[in-house]
Amino acid sequence: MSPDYRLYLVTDERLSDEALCHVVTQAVEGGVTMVQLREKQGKLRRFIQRGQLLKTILAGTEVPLIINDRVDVALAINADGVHLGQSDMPAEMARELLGQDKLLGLTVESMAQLEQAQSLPVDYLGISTVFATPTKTDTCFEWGIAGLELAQSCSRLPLVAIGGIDLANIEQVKATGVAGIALVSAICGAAEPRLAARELLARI
Ligand code: TZP
Ligand code: MG
Repeated sequence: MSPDYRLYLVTDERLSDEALCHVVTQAVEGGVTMVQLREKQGKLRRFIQRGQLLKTILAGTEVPLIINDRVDVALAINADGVHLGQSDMPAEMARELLGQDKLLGLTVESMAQLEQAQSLPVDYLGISTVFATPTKTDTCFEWGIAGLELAQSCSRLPLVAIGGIDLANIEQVKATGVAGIALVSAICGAAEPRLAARELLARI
């Protein structure tokens, strides 16, 4: 069965362990279909521990746990997949280590990268960044809605759009035909992540 990318929560590393668990529990209740644990600054040990916390929360749900950047962390905790950036392990190596059954995603930040990625052994592509966002400021390109439409028309792989997406623009993003929409602040920064996820899902 193909994975359900529709509402893809990417976690905010600034959340304490307690807040992380609270947000993910609520977001899953609200209907998120995928969860990515994103830890950029912290220690490896902490990444693994937070991964284990989320594994426990997601056990018994249909929601896959994806690990950002690190194949070793995903293997160590037997997560459901890995999301790679352009400067992480090459996709072919990651696939070799993970096997065919794990999900593998790759971020693309330009049309050239999108085209190169079509022949890679990945399951989906993250399209970054759709709109400028304070959550990630080292981005080099904004796809915008027209760029997303173009990407969608050129890709054999399912696309997951990320960056600056919220309740106000999610319908416009979904209308481009992308398989999924990934969000950090619209869910992690919400007073009630359950309600936020439910409202976002209702619009797509
Ligand atoms: N990659 C591209 S933009 C982004 C990531 C991880 C952050 C998206 O955060 P937000 O708060 O949904 O704009
Ligand atoms: Mg990355």
